Amino acid sequence: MYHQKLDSFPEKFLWGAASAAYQIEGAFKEDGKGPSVWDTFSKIPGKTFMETNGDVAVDHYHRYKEDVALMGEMGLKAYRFSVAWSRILPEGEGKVNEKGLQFYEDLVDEMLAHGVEPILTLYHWDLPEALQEKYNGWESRKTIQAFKQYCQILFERLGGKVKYWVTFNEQNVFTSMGYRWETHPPNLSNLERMFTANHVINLANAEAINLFHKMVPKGLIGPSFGYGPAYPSSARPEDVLAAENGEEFNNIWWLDVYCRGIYPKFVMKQLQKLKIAPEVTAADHELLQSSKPDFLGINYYHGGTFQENRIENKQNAKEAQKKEFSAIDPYLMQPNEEQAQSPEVPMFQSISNPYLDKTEWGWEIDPVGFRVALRRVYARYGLPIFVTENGLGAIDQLEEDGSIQDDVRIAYLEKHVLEMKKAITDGVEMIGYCAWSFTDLLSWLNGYKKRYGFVYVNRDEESEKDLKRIPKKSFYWYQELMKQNGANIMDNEVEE
Ligand code: BGP
Repeated sequence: MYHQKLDSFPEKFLWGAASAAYQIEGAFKEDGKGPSVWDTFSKIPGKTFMETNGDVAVDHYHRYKEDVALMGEMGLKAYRFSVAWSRILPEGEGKVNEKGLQFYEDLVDEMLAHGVEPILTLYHWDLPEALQEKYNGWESRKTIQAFKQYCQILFERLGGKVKYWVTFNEQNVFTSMGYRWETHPPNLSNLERMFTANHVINLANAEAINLFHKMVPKGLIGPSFGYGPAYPSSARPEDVLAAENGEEFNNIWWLDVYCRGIYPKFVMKQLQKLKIAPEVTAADHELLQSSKPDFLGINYYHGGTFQENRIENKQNAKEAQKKEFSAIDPYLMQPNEEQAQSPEVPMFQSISNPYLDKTEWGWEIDPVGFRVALRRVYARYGLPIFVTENGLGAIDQLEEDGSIQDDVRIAYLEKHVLEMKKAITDGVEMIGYCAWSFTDLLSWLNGYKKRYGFVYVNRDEESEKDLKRIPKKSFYWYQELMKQNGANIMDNEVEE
């Protein structure tokens, strides 16, 4: 599609920024909070960069007023945050911790007072440790009941104040990192258990959406999926087929369940043949069919490029295993030798895209892929899209004059916002866009060096320093963009 002039962003477009409880709050055992699986996992030696953890993080729990005041000053329209389940229910179920609940209500009130629309994520990876210990976490259907209790408490307390809700953040990432690659809790490498847990989470997602629709009829709810479009490495039909397989295994496998209530046939058949498919009862099928999200949250960082990789071609398979993919890129993990029997190994192999630059952490930078992503997902499901994450992880320099000149981040975001504007002009229906992140925060596996925020936080891996908040250059850039509702984002080569 070619456009002489781009459409304007919708009038009430929600320009926002996002975060997650474990990455910002700290106060990990204060005011009655119970431990989460991240509190324990991050303390296993060698699991995180320089043994970093979220015990203090950026101390948002104590500084939330200051942080929200900065959002107000910036003119932020929306802020996506997550609730730490174990602050509300320290044991994961049962007795409610009123202090935890009060914290989130105060946070929401503070946002509303500053004109910031809250977007609440129910689950951003920090399962209460008690549920992991008692039930094996998401491998048991008992955890669905606990999740329902947790959701009910939040819908009751905050349903009148919060309109936008996200169920699960990046189910594709936390299940594969946690149950396959041993890089997230519960630190496993077992495909069968991964598919079981994934199915239980799908059921929990459906239950939460149905409950929400009963309890908060005026609100909107959906999952946030980590989406990256699959590209073929060439026009060779075998490579095109490999990319089709990549799209099915990496995206459709989850999205069809969320949006259509069905497991996609090709992947399911493959898993059944390998005897690692989840057991889906008639009642499960009915439940999945009954729940429909109101929007689809999309987290976009980059896509993937795929080429043919036939398992019988040993050379190829070996090379796939040898490839040095960074262990910190959840979107492009490669099977190791033991996992060579994994279902998708015979079907596709990820390769680096020669046309794209990369970030300092090796993540491809692909703004056009963002437009492709929005188009593909909207064309297939027709649901309004809320971009719940997009951003650049980079090393920022605090200059002697106290400023942070993060021009690289501005360039990254500008290009992505432009592609989003083009997607809207193409016809994609969109609710909003949340950059990742508002303040700098703890990167799950990469410590504090990999920064994403509009606001610098003065701390590093070695020391908490003074945790001072300093708006970066990008803070003022985003402020201006929001003031103009993106009218200043133009394609100089084509438009106007
Ligand atoms: C997404 C997560 C976020 C955030 C982001 C950046 O997958 O939902 O919580 O961590 O990725 O990732 P990283 O910190 O690994 O660079």
